[in-house]
Amino acid sequence: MAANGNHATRATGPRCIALVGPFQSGKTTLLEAILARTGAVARQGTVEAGNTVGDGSKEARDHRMSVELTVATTNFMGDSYTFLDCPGSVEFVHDMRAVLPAIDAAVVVCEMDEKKVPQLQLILRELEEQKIPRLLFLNKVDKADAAVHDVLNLLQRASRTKLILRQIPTFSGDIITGFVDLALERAFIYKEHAPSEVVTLDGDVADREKTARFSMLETLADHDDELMEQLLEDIQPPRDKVFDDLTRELREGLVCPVLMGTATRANGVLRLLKALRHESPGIAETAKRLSVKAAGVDAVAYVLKTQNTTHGGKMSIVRMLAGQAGDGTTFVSGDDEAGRVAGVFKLVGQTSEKRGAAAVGETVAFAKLDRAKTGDTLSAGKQVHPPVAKIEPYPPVLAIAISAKERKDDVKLGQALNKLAEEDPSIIIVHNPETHEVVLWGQGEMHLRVATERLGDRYGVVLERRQPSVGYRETIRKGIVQRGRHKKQSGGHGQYGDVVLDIKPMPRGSGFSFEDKITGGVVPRNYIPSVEEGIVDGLKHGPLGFPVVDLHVSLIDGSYHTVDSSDMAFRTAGRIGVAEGLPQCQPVLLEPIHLVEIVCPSDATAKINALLSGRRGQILGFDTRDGWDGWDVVRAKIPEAEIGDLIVEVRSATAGAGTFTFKFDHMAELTGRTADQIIAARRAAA
Ligand SMILES: Nc1nc2c(ncn2[C@@H]2O[C@H](COP(=O)(O)OP(=O)(O)OP(=O)(O)O)[C@@H](O)[C@H]2O)c(=O)[nH]1
Ligand SMILES: [Mg+2]
Repeated sequence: MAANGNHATRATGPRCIALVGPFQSGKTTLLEAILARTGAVARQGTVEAGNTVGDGSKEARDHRMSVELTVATTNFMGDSYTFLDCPGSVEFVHDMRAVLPAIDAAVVVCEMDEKKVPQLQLILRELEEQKIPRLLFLNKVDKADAAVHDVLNLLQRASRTKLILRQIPTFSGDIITGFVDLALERAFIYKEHAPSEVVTLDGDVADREKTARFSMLETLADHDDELMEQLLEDIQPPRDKVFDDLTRELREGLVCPVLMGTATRANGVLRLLKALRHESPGIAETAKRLSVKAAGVDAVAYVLKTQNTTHGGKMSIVRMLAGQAGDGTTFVSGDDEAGRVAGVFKLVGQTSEKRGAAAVGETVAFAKLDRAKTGDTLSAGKQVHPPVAKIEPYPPVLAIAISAKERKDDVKLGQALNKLAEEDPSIIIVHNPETHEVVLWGQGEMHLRVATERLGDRYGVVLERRQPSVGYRETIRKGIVQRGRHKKQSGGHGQYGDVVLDIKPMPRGSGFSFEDKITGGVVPRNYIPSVEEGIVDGLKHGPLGFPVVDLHVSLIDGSYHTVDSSDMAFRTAGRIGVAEGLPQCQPVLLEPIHLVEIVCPSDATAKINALLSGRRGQILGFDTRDGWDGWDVVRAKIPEAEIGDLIVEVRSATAGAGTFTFKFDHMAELTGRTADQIIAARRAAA
C-alpha cells in the first residue's frame, strides 16, 4: 500500500507492550527505568539490590533472573500503558509466548553480543510469525564501544524483517555519551536518570547523521514509492512524512526500528516511550490482527497469565479485547463456564490495587475466575467468541521424579501440583503407575528447580527429588517347557493347581501373548483365566528385576483336584511356572531407544554430533533446518538413559539456543558392564 495521503494517526487508549529479549539483556531493568520515568515508582531500583518491581518473587530474587512474567501498569502523557516484563531464559519462554496475542507491540531488548544472536533470532521468529509489531532496544550502550557501528550487521542476522537504525550514538572518546535521533534530526546528550539534553547537531556528527538518515530513508522507501522518487530527485522529504512512514511500516511489520540506551541509567528511555506513544498500534489494530468480532458480545478478554496469590486467591490477568467487564461479569470460554469476576485489580508487579470495571484495551487482573486458563479467550454476553489464539507449550525436555518427604503431605502435594500447572502450562505432571513416581517434566534445570522451590516456599511441601526411572524391560532368548505346581495340605481345605507352560521368545515389540492349548479338560475351562493372570503377575518382575516382554506362553498341560483346586491356586501355579521357567531362558535386559531431533545453529553442529556419540547415540544424519538460515537439524537414535540431562549439554553447546524433541523408537538388548550395573542397582533398590 502506498503511503500517499495515508496519514498514520497516533493510537489512543490503553496500550499493552511486552518487553522481551535474550537472557539478561536488561528487560527487568528497563521496566524499572520506565516505571521511574513515568512516576509509578519514586526511585529506580536495581536487580543487584533486589528492589525492582519486576522479579518480585522469592525465586526470582534468589536467582537474580526473571522466572515468570511481571505485569506493571503506569501512565505516560495521559495514556495508560501496561508493560509485560517477560523472562529471557528459554526455560521460561512459555510465559513470553502466552502473552504475545495480547500485546500491541514488543520491545525487544538486546545487546551487542554475537553469542546472543541465535536467541534473539528465536524471539524475533515468534513475533514475526504472530505478525506482532516490534522494535529493538539496543541496551547497555554504556558498555559498548565504537564498534556499535556494526550493530545493524550483527543484529540483522536475527531478523527476517529489515532493521532500521533510528538513532546513532555519539561519543566522547570511546564512550557513548549521547545519540542523534535520525527522524527528529536532533542530537542529545544522556543525563543520568533524567531526560537527555538537546545539543546542536554539527561537525562530524552532522555528517554521520546525514549518511545514517539517508540509509534509514532508503529502507523506508522500499515500501513507499513517493519517498523513493523524492530520494532519487534529492528532495528532502517533510519530517511528518518520515514519521508517518516509520509508524505505518512498524505497524505493518515491514520494518523493525532500532533504538538504543542504557537501562541502568534510564538513558534512551524517554525516546523509547515517545516512539511507543506515537508509533505503536493500539487496541483497535490489535483487535483487527486477532480478528476480534465485537458485535454481539458484551466483552472479550484474553487470559495472558494465571497466578495464585497467597491472599487474593486465583488471579487471571487479561487484556480486554472488546467491550467492558467488571465485578459480577460472567465469562465463558468455548463451551465452558469460566467463572464470575469477583474483584478487578490494577497490577504493578507484586502489588495489586482494587479498581472499577475494565474497558477495552486495558490489562487487568480478574479475581476468582475459577475455571479460566492461561491462553483462553473469554467472552461475556449472548455470543461466544472463538479463541483468538492457541499457544501450545513446547514439548518438555527434562524430568525429575518427586515425592513428599512426609506421607501426610501427599494430598497437599497433589493440590500444589495442580496450582503449579495452572500457573505454568509448560510444567507437565505425569504419574507413572509402574514405578508409582510423580514425574515433573519441564523446559530445563532452572525451570524444574524453580517449580520445586515454589512447591516448598509457597505451598509448604517438603520434597524429595530423584532421577526418574528409565523404562527398562527384559526379555528371553530361548524357550522352555516348565511345570508350575502349587500344592498345600495344611488342615481343612487344601490348595491345588498344576500347569505346564511352553514359554517361547517372540520378536521385539510383540509384548506378551497367551494361548490355551488344553485338551481333554486336564485344566478345567473356568480356571484358565486365572492361570493367565498368574503368568501376568509373574511377568511384572522378571529374573533381572524388570517387566518381561516379547514372549508367548502356551498352557499345554496340567492337572486339578476336585476339592482343593481354586482360581487362587491356579493363579499361584501360573506365577510359579513363569518364575521358575524364566531364569532358564537366558534373560536379557532391554533398554528404550528414542529418536531425537536436535535443532541448533550450524556452527554448533559438530559439537552436537560429538555429544551424541559420547552418549551411545547413533547419528542418522543432519540437514539444514527448513526455513531457518544458519540452523541445522541433527537426527539420532539414543538410549533413554542418555537423554536424561541431554538438554543441559545441548544448551551449553549452543549458547542456550539449541533444543530437541524425542519420541520412543524401539527397545534394544543391552548386555555387558552397563547392563550388569543397571541390574545390580535394581537389586539393591528392591
Ligand atoms: N552496564 C549495564 N548493565 C545493565 C544494563 N541494563 C541491565 N544491566 C544489568 O544486566 C543484568 C541483567 O539485567 P536484568 O534487567 O535482570 O535483565 P533481564 O533481561 O530482565 O534478565 P532475564 O529476565 O533474566 O532475562 C543486571 O546485572 C543489570 O544490572 C545497562 O543498560 N547497562
Ligand atoms: Mg528480567
